[in-house]
Parts: sequence; structure tokens; C-alpha cells
Amino acid sequence: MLAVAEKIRNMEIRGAARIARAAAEALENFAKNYDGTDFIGDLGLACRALYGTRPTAVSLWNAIHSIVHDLEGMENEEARAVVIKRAKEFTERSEMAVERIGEIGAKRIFDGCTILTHCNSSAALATIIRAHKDGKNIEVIATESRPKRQGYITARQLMSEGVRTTLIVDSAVRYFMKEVDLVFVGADAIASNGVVINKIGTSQIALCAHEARVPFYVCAESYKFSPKTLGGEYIKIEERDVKEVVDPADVGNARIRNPVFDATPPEYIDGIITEYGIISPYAAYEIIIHQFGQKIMFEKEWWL
Ligand code: RI2
Repeated sequence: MLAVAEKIRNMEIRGAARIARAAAEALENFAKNYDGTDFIGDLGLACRALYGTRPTAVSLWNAIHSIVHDLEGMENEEARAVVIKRAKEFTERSEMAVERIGEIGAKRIFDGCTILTHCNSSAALATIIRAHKDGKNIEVIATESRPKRQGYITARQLMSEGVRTTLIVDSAVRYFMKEVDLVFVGADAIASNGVVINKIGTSQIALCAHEARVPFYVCAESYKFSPKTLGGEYIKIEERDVKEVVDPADVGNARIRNPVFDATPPEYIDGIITEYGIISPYAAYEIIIHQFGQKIMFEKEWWL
């Protein structure tokens, strides 16, 4: 459990969907291998260890919540069986959602178009790869995505699928926007007011796309929507070790900041592609209510 938490923290396991599935799998294994006497108490500690790793990714909260909600009053054995079953269900649901998003999103990608993507989103890539497999002749411009350069992963994935890909530095986005027909990005979290939190730099790309009248789509499974924002909570933006950016000694020990996500307002988003279909960002509220109802706002997690 702690080994998985550490891999999520140090980004060996990364991407909002992958970390959620890794957490689900870790909880499943924890329940399978548990040989102590206080399963629910120890499960709570495990959930907290996983949840504390990436503060922005609401997919982690949603994965944990969907697996460990309402366990109170259960005996150890019953609770273990429930956790194992729900963890498997979450993983299946997550994989199916990405596939469905691919199917839906690919319909918005037309033959001959150039798509710009940022960072490395499995949901965004599912749509692009699906369009390519459907026989559409497409090209991708992938941003490098400093500081961790997840754009390299994107470029490798797309090239291995046979999608023509050009890698650019993040600051070249406006220069290339005139060649772009569509922007497809992923999401780490979506607030109830339609604000999308994604890799740092996403909001600048949305601004450029808006200026150039290029449609901007977010590909996001329903577990990227944050129920807690409904009750007034903000989404915390993770700031990581500044050494990911540069060695402080190389810049005369100047102050360095490393926020890894930013917020794109709904007015710059043409649609959010979910497994339920393409929705307006202003429909985020309905997606949250559809999944959780309103009582989620006031619920206190037993494991937090
Ligand atoms: P999928 C990633 O975060 C990127 O910001 C990406 O857009 C987002 O998760 C969603 O990825 P990080 O873990 O869930 O690289 O679509 O910080 O794969």
C-alpha cells in the first residue's frame, strides 16, 4: 500500500485516471491480503495514505469514496468482500469510460485536421487514437509540458500508433495555433461551476484557442468531477518540489514556484467529453448530482 502511495506521490504512476485505478487496485490487494483484526480501522489509514499523495486529483477521492463508502457496522469479512468487489467495479468502470470517451470524442475529429494536445491524458489520446483507427488522416501537435515533460510520453504513444506528431515547447503554442483545428486535453478535476483543472499551461492554451476561434474540448470521465466543490470547497492546486523546474543554484537561488495545475474557466471550453456524452462545462453540476445526489455536500468521510 505504502509503496503504491509513494509511486503516486513521486509520479512514477501518474495521470488522473491511472492514479485512481492504482489506488483502487491497492485497496483491492489490501483487502485480499489483510490478516489483522481491525480491517476498517486499518483501511482508513490506507485510504488516507493514498489520498494524501496528489491533492488536486479528485479522481483519487472519487475512487476511494466509491470503494469504501458506507462500510460502518460491517464485520471484517463482509467489509473485505465489499471492498474487493467495488474496487474491481471501479477499475472496470474507469476503463470503459475512457473507451466510451474515445468513441464519442472521435466523432468531433474530422478528416485532415490538426489537433493540439497538452501533457499526457489517456482520455484525450483515446479520442485521437480512435479517430486515427477510424481511418481519419490527422496530425497532432503535442506540447512538451514542462517541468515533467509528459509530452514526450504523448509523442511516443501517438507515434507508436502511427499518428503523425510534432512536439513543441509550451511557449510555442500561440505561434502554432493558426495551424490547429481542435484542442483536446484531459482533466485532473472539474468543479461544479464548470472550471477545469488540468496540467499547468492548459488555461493559456484555452485562451489562445479562444482568441483564434479554435474549438477547445476537455476529455474527462465522470469521476474527474468534484462533488465537494458543490458544498463550497475549492480544489487545491498542487505545488511540487521546485527542483523539478531547475536547480536553485543555477538561478542564483532565486525563488522558484512549481504549481502543476491551473484553472480554465468554462467560457473557454466548447465541450467536456464524458462517458455520458458531450456536455457543456456549465452542466458539471448535473453530472455531480447525477452521480452523488445533493447529500454528498454534507457527508463527512469516515476515513478522513
Ligand atoms: P488522464 C495528468 O496529470 C495531466 O494533467 C492530464 O491532463 C491529466 O492527468 C488527466 O490524465 P499528472 O498526473 O486521466 O501528469 O486523462 O500531473 O490520463
